[in-house]
Amino acid sequence: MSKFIDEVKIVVKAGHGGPGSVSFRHEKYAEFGGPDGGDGGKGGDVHILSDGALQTLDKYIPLKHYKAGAGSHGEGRNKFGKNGADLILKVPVGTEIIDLESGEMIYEFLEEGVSFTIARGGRGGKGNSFFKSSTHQAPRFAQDGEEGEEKEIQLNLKLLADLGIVGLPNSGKSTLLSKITDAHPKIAGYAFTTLVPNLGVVRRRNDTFHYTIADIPGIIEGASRGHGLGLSFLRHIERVRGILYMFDATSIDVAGELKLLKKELRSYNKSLPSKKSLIILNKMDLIDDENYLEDLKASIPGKIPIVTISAMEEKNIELLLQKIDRTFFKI
Ligand SMILES: Nc1nc2c(ncn2[C@@H]2O[C@H](COP(=O)(O)OP(=O)(O)OP(=O)(O)O)[C@@H](O)[C@H]2O)c(=O)[nH]1
Ligand SMILES: [Mg+2]
Repeated sequence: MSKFIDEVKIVVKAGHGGPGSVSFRHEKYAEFGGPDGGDGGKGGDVHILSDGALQTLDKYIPLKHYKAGAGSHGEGRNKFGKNGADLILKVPVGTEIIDLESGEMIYEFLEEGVSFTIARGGRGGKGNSFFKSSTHQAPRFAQDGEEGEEKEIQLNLKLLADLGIVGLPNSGKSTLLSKITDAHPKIAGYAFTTLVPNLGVVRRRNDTFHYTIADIPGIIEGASRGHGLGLSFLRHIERVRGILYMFDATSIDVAGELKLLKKELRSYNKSLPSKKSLIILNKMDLIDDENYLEDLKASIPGKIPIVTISAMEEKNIELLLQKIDRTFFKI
């Protein structure tokens, strides 16, 4: 299986312009005709193109230089050099480009089939025929081509999911994803089973309507400062329309865990915790206290809807999906 890479630094270099030519017409009766050196070709540009068929950035090699072609030399008889070949780098939708010199995001691909020119090729140098003037009939020089632009960039991939499942490790996020989508994430009884985000598609009503859900690695206290695996993956839920907070119902302090998750989300991006959300209490098959839910509801502030399920035993799953339809998609 290919490794999931969701950020990579690379160098892009547009092509050097071709040098202009120094040449003189050869005519039968004159040893030297006028200057006829053509211009050099333009260096190739580097474009970045969003491709709907790509899911990862794993074909990019960190720190590699990706170069467009150089322009060719100009030639005699005023022939222009050939332009250098453009280089097209394909990336998945959801990729953003950061300029590492300024640290700024310079582009973000939200749709497929969009091309962005990241580095422009250098102009070709002028040939000597360009420099001919009344006072300078036979210039013996030509211009060099210009350098192509070079940029150090970072490509970041944010999954474009409609909903994100956020929870502590081991709460059953991946189990739920495996039950409601066609994704097959790894599931195991230890923390940090999920090391990379998984994306699945939920198909509803005979496939007349579908949405995507991202299952991100478990979040622990300090995730936004780099603890656990949470930080680098929080970016994947920046653009979701809603968050499913998932808890292991056997936990003794669900309210405290919710607070912790929201705190980590907030320190990553202030607006994240105010997104529309739903609380999922999982592993209800392990709970037999009838008052459990009432007590818990009382302990959770605000009006976030709560759904109790057993992902493993597939209990209340349809109910959960209906609740999701209503809460996030108004249907
Ligand atoms: N009893 C019970 N166990 C469950 C249920 N759902 C998941 N589990 C178990 O809980 C453990 C963790 O499940 P995962 O789906 O890997 O949990 P996760 O939240 O994705 O964990 P991380 O990827 O580590 O963050 C596994 O052993 C599952 O079999 C449930 O409804 N009931
Ligand atoms: Mg998991």
